[in-house]
Amino acid sequence: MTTNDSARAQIGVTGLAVMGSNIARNFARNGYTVAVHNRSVGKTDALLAEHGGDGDFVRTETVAEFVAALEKPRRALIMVKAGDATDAVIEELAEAMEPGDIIIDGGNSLYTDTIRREAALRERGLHFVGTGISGGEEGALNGPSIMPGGSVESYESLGPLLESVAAQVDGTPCCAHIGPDGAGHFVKMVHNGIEYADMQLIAEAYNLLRDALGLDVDAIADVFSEWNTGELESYLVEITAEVLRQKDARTGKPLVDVIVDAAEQKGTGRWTVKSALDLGVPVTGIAEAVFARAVSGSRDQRKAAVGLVSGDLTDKPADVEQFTEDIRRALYASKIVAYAQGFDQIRAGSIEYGWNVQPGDLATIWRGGCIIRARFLNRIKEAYENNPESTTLVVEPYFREAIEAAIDSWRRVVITATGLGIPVPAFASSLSYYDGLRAERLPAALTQGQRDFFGAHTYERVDEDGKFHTLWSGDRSEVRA
Ligand code: NBP
Repeated sequence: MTTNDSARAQIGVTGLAVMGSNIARNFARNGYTVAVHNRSVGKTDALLAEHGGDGDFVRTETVAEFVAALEKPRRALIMVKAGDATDAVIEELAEAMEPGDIIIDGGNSLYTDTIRREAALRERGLHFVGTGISGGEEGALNGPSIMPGGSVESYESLGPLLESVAAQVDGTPCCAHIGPDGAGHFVKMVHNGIEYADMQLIAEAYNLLRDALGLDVDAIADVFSEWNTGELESYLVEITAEVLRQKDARTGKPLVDVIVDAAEQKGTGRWTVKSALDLGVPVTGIAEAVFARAVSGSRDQRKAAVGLVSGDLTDKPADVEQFTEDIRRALYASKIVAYAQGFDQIRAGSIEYGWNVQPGDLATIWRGGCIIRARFLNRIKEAYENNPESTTLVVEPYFREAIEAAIDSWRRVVITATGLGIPVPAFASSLSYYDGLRAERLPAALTQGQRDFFGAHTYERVDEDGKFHTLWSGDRSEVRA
């Protein structure tokens, strides 16, 4: 460990809370000299005291010292709280840096902030790289999935460093240049949205195993462990089994039974849904997941509604093994829908902002390091290799066949859950989305008729090009609009 020196650090990290410390250590362990800085110097000293032996660090106290410690072109990674704190740190760095230097924001920033910041710094001759980093604190230390935006030129300087600290799968780094300005933070946002959907689907499966089948928590943990050996193999399914196996030291009960059942959120799921609304992309799985957390957190309303009549239409499934398999298949099919929708949103965002994001690259870099890493992402990668212009993953051969294999189970699960009064918002809405997509005719024709009736909004005909309007308050003849 070195405490001060001339400009020799290949990378600097400012913001040394859990994520920043771990990524700084990851760089150091990979042989880079890392300048470290934090607003309050205590965190810098704590990092160096506990982990200084991980590699070559340069301790700095002020922003001026931090910038001076970096070799040119300077590369400074910001790992602070998203929002105003990030703007404040960017401004301090920008004032101390020179044209050609690179400021990297590795926090969970909103992509529209990244677009704004990139444009402003470009005016000043600086590169700004908004970078999604997924994998939580463990990923940051041992290899996250990294989604950098920004210019091609900045990636040429920065990419090799990021690729060497990223997770590696089959010798391929889980890091790729996503596209200009806000592209990296946009795909990280949608990644988090997909994570919400995946977690909600797993929660619904757990709830059904428990309430529809009456399995105890240990037995459910075993089911998830078993599922993790097959096509559902993923980090989230794996940790589900671990969380379910955990016992509360105080009461001896399963930990899950003493945790308050109100799910919190930091905002990236909500951002994903807001952006999807603006882009007109139906991400129903993600939206249901965000709203399900909101329902769980509506404590006063839940308290007022507990005990309301449920109706009683269905007996509990008699064949535990068969229904467990039904749930597994319903989970897989719903997961296909959630991921397909997330990739639709990325394509729509890429078109809207001119980013040219390659969806196959995303499937590749999400295979390791990140929270949604899963065997299943190999199938998405292959689907985009076979058809880079895919309009929706649900029609690609592997997924079409997987849904064909699951469809009866999927319907049985939704019917049974509904009959028993067990909430399955994400399972049910994913199935409805699928049915909507595959329908030859939708009731949207009626909606168009109503819109024309009350607002003269016009409609198209199935048999002739152009826009038409019916004179609803006149003689009800049709005119061309
Ligand atoms: P936090 O999000 O808790 O931020 C704490 C850091 O921000 C500290 O270093 C703090 O300095 C610094 N900071 C603040 Br707050 N206001 C500042 C200001 N005005 N000027 C300078 N520094 C300021 O840290 P984290 O959980 O390590 O996350 C870092 C980033 O990574 C966030 O954007 C987060 O969303 C993102 N992220 C987190 C995870 C995760 O699993 N936690 C995963 C992926 C991405 P101080 O020590 O002086 O108060």
